[in-house]
Amino acid sequence: MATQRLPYPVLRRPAPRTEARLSSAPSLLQVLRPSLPPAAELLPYLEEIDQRRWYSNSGALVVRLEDQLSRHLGFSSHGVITTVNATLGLTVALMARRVPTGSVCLLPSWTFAATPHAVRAAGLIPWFIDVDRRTWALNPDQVTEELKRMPRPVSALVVVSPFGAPIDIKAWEQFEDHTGVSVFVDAAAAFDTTHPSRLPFVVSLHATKILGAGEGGFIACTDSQFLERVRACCNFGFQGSRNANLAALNAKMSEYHAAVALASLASWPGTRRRHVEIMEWYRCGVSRLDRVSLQPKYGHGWVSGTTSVLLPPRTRERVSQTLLKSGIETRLWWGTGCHTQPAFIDCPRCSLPVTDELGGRVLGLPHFPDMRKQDVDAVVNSVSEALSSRTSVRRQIA
Ligand code: T4K
Repeated sequence: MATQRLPYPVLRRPAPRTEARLSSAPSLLQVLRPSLPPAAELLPYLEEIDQRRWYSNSGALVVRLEDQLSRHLGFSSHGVITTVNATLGLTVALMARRVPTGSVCLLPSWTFAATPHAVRAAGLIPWFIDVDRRTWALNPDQVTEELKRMPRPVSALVVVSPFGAPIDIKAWEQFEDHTGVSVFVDAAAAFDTTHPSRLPFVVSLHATKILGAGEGGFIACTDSQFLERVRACCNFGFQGSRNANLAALNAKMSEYHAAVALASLASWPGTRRRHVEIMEWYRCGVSRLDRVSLQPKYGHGWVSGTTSVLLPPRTRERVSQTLLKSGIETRLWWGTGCHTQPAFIDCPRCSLPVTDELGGRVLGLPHFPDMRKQDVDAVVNSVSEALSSRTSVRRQIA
């Protein structure tokens, strides 16, 4: 994202207190250590809430947040509705676009459990299809081919941005035009790559995400009529009266969560710079490793709040155990694919060879805003040692 004048005040955060973390903290290098705005930055917003005594139901801070997010993302008019989290945001988006209940919704199995849970909660049948190994995301041409072989009609499709990577919006808009299948974007981790589109983008503001509110999310879309229905679907189906006109939920964001999100947004330029730096360190470090690669197009003009690597086959357990012995936590952010999880074992699916491969080889490495270069070096060295089967690896704490 190019440097631009921001339509909201930018707060300066104190330098990260890494020394405090290292002295008081556990020797474990956490896989993620969220850093949300400190109390002092929240106070002005909390005082506003106290004064107004307005705590939820489209309060002033929620309205301000939606306005600032719309402008930040480049919408020419109002383009954002906040939600209680991204999981319910996705369910609400499916409901508001009137995808017929009981119909099939295609989605990748290579995603977090939230995606199929949200699809089911909207009354649809989640049907897993495979991702493209070149992007770790669905590919519109491959899905078009898959559609020809589907035994049942498909009414919707959820494209998932893998760990914040950009997806090809134009190609998906064309896919929607050609197939009549309604396309939704699970952009939970993709705050940095969300752009105005008539396809609904659903972004998470969970504490572990790159822009955090504790819990929260938003739906971004250029279709104002759809957004009106989203607003109603987040609020019991009410449209100007207390009559429930639409199938709906309560998925509204509270003023308190909007306060945290506003403070986070004000600090976004600094947060983004930190992630650019961390991703550059990882890029340099991982490029020195044999047979290990970062996720496709990692950090090419975008930032993520997580770092995942593709390891050589059958080495992941050894690598994660070696890192753990060195005091470095890792995580399988998306497990071995949703189709292997008990809650989704009965979901219909196409063949999923790429998902099975990624599910067996991808490992999430530590990544958080106050990470230092020596932390990244320690992680990379540990991976290197694990792969060269050396023992007695100790993390260097400078
Ligand atoms: N779609 C996709 C593709 C998603 O990845 C997600 C969420 C969603 C939809 C749904 O978005 P939301 O409905 O959540 O808005 C985490 C997050 O809870 C989840 O938001 C995220 N994806 C998923 C990939 O990961 P856990 O269960 O792995 O998080 P947890 O609690 O183990 O924390 C991870 C690390 O962070 C640990 O080292 C502990 C540390 N941590 C965590 C929290 C919450 C802290 O130090 N402080 C904290 O406050 O799910």
